[in-house]
Amino acid sequence: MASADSIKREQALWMLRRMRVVRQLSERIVELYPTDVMETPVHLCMGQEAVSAGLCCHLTDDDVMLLGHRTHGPALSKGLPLEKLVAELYGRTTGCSKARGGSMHVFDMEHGLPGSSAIVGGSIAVGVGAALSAKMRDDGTISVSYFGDAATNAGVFYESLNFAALKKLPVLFVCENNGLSNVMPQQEHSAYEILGIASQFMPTYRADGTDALSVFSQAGAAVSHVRETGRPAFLECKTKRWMKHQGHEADDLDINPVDRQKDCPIAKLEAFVQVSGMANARELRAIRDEVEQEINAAIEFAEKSPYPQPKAQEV
Ligand SMILES: Cc1ncc(C[n+]2csc(CCOP(=O)(O)OP(=O)(O)O)c2C)c(N)n1
Ligand SMILES: [Mg+2]
Repeated sequence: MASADSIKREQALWMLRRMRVVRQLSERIVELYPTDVMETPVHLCMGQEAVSAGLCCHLTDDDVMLLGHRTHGPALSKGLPLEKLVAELYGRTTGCSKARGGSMHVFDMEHGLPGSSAIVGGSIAVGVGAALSAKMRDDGTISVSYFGDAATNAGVFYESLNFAALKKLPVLFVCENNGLSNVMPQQEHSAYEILGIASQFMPTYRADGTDALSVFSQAGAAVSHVRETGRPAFLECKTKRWMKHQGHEADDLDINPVDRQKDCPIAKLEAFVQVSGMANARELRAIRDEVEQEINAAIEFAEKSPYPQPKAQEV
């Protein structure tokens, strides 16, 4: 079972609620996606929820986070309102990108989400640019470039680490490493250890990405380093993808066997909060039920929202 030295009750329950939102929304997408109500590809985060929840516990709305294509978990953990994401999945004008983006292109400046990219590795350098801007403003905010293991194959990854280290920029690189690039295992797409590369440029941190408390602790140290020194750091979180790369079906790859009990980040955190006396079974059921109501409300909001008109010019 997970353990953590210094986590407070409200932080543990905050992470649990964020993970439940991501999980329960994913479960609803699994049910609804085959009915074609959603106007977008989806890359689900089931099994990977702990990474963004443990990280975002240490970020403020003013810190920015740049995402790749697997956006639901990190965007919701960073604060994107649920109904704005669901409306975007439904292709409605009330969506976070006004129906122009779909699930791979989410924006919400109020919560520090200036953009995401469907091009693998495409937003890593943008996060570095945001850090340069934070340094010039000197306002104490930091930037996070959030990407998968395969994004480290891109040339821009190395340029970004080099530039961030050379110019001493307040950026945290976070690799959500599920060990897969679509159906290709990491050892077939990379001839290196990711932290072996990163450690040549900056301090590195490693967390168990199936354990919110491990991420909480390592992300806390990494974020403090970036905030206090104004210099970059790198966090790798090894995790497990439960679903196929894209779409609503469960993964069936021999190279990615998943034990949904043992590898479940929500079950691990729920066990911890109960054993440590932070919450009892009734309170955990209440969180699950409240999240279910929020998802129902978000779906209703999306269903009632208008589709964009072909001639609309407003951006
Ligand atoms: C430059 C580029 N090459 C290939 C693709 C096709 N593609 C989309 S997602 C993906 C795998 C990405 O794996 P990773 O970065 O580890 O993220 P994960 O899907 O595992 O979260 C690939 C190869 C792409 N979108 N962009
Ligand atoms: Mg991957």
